[in-house]
Amino acid sequence: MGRTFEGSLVSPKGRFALCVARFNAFITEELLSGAKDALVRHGVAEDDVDVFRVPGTFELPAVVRRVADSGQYAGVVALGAVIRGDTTHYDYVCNEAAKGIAAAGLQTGVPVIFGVVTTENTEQAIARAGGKSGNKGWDAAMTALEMANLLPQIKA
Ligand code: INI
Repeated sequence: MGRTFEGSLVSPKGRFALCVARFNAFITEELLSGAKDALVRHGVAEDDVDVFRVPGTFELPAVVRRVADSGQYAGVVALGAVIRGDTTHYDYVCNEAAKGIAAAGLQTGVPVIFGVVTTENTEQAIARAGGKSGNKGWDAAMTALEMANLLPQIKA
């Protein structure tokens, strides 16, 4: 049988970037707290976690791409909240954010994680930001840790 590769959840060498949208801040600040908490509890030094704030989720791809390209980070997490009830351009914001964030990861080779909550209403968003469905910021940070430990194992 061949080998199995997987990333551990311990802190790798390097810094992490948390890119967070201000729009729907009452949700995104909870995602940010969850993400920081996950990293620090898994051994990442607080000083090794940088925060980049952007106006809205639509702006996340540009910043995430620049941050990933800087070569300074082992992992990048994009945090936002898009609530359908709030906007008629929900689909545009979600689609562009998802495409742009994915592209940043693929184009740079840095783990770039999609921590954007996309919901029908505010109640669902609250449930995912520390409510009964957990904290998607925490989940995204854990994914960043795992991917930051997995990708370096795969040699070109
Ligand atoms: N941005 C969000 O992060 N979430 C939303 O729900 C949202 N709504 O409802 O419109 C939203 N809009 C702003 C958008 O992300 C951009 O900041 C704006 O369009 C300027 O480019």
